[in-house]
Amino acid sequence: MGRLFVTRRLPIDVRAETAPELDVAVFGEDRAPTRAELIDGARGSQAILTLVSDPVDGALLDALPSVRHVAQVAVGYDNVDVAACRARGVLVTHTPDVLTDATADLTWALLLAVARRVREGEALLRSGRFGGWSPTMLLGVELAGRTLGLYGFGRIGRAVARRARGFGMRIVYCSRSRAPAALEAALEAEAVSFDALLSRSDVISLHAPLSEATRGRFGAAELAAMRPGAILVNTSRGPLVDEAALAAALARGHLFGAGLDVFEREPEVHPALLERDDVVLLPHLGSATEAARQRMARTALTDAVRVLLGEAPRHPIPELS
Ligand code: 8YV
Repeated sequence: MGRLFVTRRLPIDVRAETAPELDVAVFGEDRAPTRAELIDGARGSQAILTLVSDPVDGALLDALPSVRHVAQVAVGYDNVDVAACRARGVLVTHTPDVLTDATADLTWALLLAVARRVREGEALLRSGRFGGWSPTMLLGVELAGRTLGLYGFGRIGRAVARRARGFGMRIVYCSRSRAPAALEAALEAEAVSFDALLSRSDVISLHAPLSEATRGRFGAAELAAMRPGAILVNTSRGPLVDEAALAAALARGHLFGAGLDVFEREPEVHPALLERDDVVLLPHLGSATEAARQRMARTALTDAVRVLLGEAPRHPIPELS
């Protein structure tokens, strides 16, 4: 039937979930394979199940001419050179939808943690320095009546907006394309320009893919144009934000705080951010629930098997569908 190479241990038993005729190989260590290890492991495979930590480019595909399908176990696929895949007739699929709620939940975990200084409160208590409650201790920001600005209004941005309604926030969004009027009305979400997003939002949350258009979109000038005392949350891709500029904006007291799940040079974090109490940092946990990660693995695996059987995949990336 064919051979499939999986670049990382996944939270499902890939071999048990596929037909015995399919030869499945899984990279044995719980870290990203090096390029040499990937080439070695995937040699002779028709499909590879990849993660965001696996760069897939023309050189890799040329070294693995048997590979006809890159099944990305993530919704984002900025690690994959789509043009190189297209040029070689290699199919790319991804795992949308199944992680939307998990990622939207984590966005809110970060937003609330920053707004209510959860990390600082926890650290104070654990340090043994908590001498008792005080009316002026660790005062945070109230969200009701404030404006949440969403940069990107796809599946995850919309799921974050749905939750925002429960918190009584006003919603504005800036996106490549306008959402259907019925959805805007249902969420009471207003489409605004990028400048208006910056100047009107009390919280800005990022939900756009990484592309040449979005890389560095939140640099020094854009951060300075945000409202004084605003909060920035990023659960999309790190390179959308200039971390040095963010640390500088926080240091001069322009922003209230930031919540980051993704980093410009992941897994590295800018040292100036690591030192700050007003920043909550998480190690790329957006989709990290057992159920979401299992669905992601199954979605990618199902498409890999379908393609090996000569069927159309269910989740080709938009550029190739
Ligand atoms: C993944 C993500 O957990 O789906 C994405 O784009 O960033 C996360 O959900 C991570 O990319 C692992 O591949």
